[in-house]
Amino acid sequence: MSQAAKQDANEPTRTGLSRGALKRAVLDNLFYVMGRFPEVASASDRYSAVAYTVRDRLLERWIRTARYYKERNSRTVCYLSAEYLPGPHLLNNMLNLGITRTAGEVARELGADLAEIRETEEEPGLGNGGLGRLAACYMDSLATLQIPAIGYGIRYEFGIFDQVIVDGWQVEKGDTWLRNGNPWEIPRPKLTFPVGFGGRAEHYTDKHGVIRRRWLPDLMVNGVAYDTPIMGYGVTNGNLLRLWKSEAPESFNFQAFNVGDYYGAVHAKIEAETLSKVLYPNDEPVAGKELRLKQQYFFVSCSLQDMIRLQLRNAGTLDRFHEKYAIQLNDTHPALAIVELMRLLVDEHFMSWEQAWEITRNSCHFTNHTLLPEALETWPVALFERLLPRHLEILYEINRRFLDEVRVHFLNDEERVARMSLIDESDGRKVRMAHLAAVGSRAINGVAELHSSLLKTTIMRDFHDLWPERFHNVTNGVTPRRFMVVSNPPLADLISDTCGHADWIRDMRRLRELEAHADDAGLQGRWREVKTAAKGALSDWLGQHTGFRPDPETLFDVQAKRIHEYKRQHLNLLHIVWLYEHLKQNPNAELTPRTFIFGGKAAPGYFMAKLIIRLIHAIGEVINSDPQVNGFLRVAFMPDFNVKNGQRLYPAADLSEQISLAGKEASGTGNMKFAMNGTLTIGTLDGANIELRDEVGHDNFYLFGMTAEEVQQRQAEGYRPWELYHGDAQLRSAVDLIASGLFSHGDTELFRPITENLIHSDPFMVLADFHAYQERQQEVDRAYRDPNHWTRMSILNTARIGKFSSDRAIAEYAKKIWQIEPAPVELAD
Ligand code: NBY
Repeated sequence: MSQAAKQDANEPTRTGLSRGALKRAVLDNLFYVMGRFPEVASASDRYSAVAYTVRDRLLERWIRTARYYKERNSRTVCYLSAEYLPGPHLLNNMLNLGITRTAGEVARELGADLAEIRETEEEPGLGNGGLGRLAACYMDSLATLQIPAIGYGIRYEFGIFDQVIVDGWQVEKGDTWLRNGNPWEIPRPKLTFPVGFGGRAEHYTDKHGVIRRRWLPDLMVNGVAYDTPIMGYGVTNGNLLRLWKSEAPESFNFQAFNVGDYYGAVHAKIEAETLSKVLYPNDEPVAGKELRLKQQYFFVSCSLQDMIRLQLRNAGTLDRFHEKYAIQLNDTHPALAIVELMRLLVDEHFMSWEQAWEITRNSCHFTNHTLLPEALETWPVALFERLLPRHLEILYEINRRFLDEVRVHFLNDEERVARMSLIDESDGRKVRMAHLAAVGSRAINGVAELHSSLLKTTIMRDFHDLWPERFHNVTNGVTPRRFMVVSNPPLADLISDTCGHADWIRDMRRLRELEAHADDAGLQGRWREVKTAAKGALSDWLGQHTGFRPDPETLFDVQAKRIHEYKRQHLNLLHIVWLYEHLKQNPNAELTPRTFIFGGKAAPGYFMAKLIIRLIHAIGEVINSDPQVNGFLRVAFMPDFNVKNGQRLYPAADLSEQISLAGKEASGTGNMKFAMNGTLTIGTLDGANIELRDEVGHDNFYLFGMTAEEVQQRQAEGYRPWELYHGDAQLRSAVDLIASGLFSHGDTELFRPITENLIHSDPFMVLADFHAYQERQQEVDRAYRDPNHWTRMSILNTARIGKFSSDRAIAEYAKKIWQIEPAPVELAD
């Protein structure tokens, strides 16, 4: 036996990272966990055996981390988010453990293929879009930066729906991600907290004769913890993602059973379990949905009870709760944490109001993700009161004290008092969640420079007047582990090869070292090869899943994100229609062959978004079957855009569409994922695009459109889209062609809601930006014909993208907002 083989044989099966140990472990797990022998194992069995093998190795590090944090009683970030979109775990965990290559070899030796195994994994789709994915990127960076953190959320049994396309329409299918089990989670049936709903509040006299208030709920639900380890890259630290599943308390069941109400008992159980059943598939709030408010309170209460349990165990008192925990509220969805923490401290731990408020206000921090007025969360007071009567009392008390502060600060300004109140009295009484979050937090931040500064002048203006020191900006970032190394290994290898190291993976500023090679013909050639191969792989996938295989030689122009009018997929479509007409009229026009690729889900109840998906398909159907333009123009739609499919898209794109109306997209994060993979951007001065353009260089970014200021001005003057429509022949003929029925087999009704809306109302000013967009697209067209120049710009985009690593963002949160230090864990004893 060789030296190496001997070493392998000595390595423990559950923790060793050598080839021998991994191979033994996979076979062991197949046998003892899945109960299969290799010849009859299904792809899913093989996947599970490999996943359990990786999990064992994570657990060793994770438990060591937990013990270390406990001993040090480390300050801990508690990230509260109703959504997480981590994407498939297997390859990411292999990367973080540094065993990707060995695992590939082991798979081969066992006659399996790692690529096939990875395809089997179902991703946890526990989020809608950018906000949920951001939470996952931040969990990755917290672990990598060795910052103690717990991500708290909901273990939805059904995540975001799977999108299938039938006759060009989106059809939603239930997401059954837990069907084959979930090897990454560890259920903690003993870690359960009761959560109440409804009932009433009452006075009582405690044993010291003090009159107190308490809540008597009329429904109890249990939250059970399910833990998923989140490992850092190349470090021992592993943090915890703790998701709550709702269950009926057994005692409740028995009670009903004993009085002979068997049906009632079963029904109560079903109702309790409904709480964590399904993610609401909307990327903005849906008015007054009781179950949604219940979900929010449910996960917030379990999480706070868990924090309190840990703090009492370690410190014996809650006096320094805020020194132990930095709670980050991911948008207003967990803002009830402020009221619930007050209730727990005052009602259940008998703290004075003043001390409890001091602790609460010093524990919480609030990130806002939107300026759209329709996306600001409110709850009818009546619903709030019925579900959470004691919380409403506490909220009123918070409000009373807060409004007194406002009155003292701004003498004689009752209008301002009404504007700032936690209760909107204007149109039925409503609780304003953003105001609650602002009042109860030490720090408030937006997610890009423009967004943070607009927050201060628009929706949060009064709050900024009162507490300017609470306002911050932390521009979003995304993790290069998943969006470069895992999604695009050939590019990662090429970069490491060129720079002579792989340190850029944890220090993205070092990508700048690529700049020196941007004109190097050798690098440019290899860079293009990598891109073309990724385009080929995407084409194959699209061919298999849609029947249309785009030509990888064409320019891949991609817009992938949730479908929303403010994101303006229809601006992209108008340009495509214009190009089509132009080509038909000028068959010899010099044009760069292009494939327009769309991806994205529409909220099931969002009619216009669903119609836009239908229109993408309608236009694709006509254009793709018109031989006159086929050498130059094609349209594709990637069904079921999610993290996994995104990973196929980012590496393959030449051009990324970030074309929202300025002032509407808080940040955007797709823009960063594309640019990391050497994709150029065509975009507006919106969200993080502005900073992205400043970083990559104005010459390497295709800018168009009005500024946020111009948008405001234009709106103030009175925007009249019909004048633009009548005044611009090209624009008019593009809109008219859609209205004519050409793309709908003569049906002139189908797309009318879109064309009429554009002409008569156009709330997102598609028509106003059309001309500038079209001109910039012509420039893209010309630039792509010079491959060396294009490749140079592509390399520079990657080289200068460092700022948009989530590591930078988390380092900023740690310093500016949380005041927390890394706690590195050593592996060896
Ligand atoms: O958050 C997105 C922003 O639109 C985007 O600009 C930003 O980059 C990203 C991360 O900061 N917001 C978002 O994804 N929001 C949601 O998904 C969402 C989901 C649910 C609800 C509201 C918004 N809800 O109220 O239920």
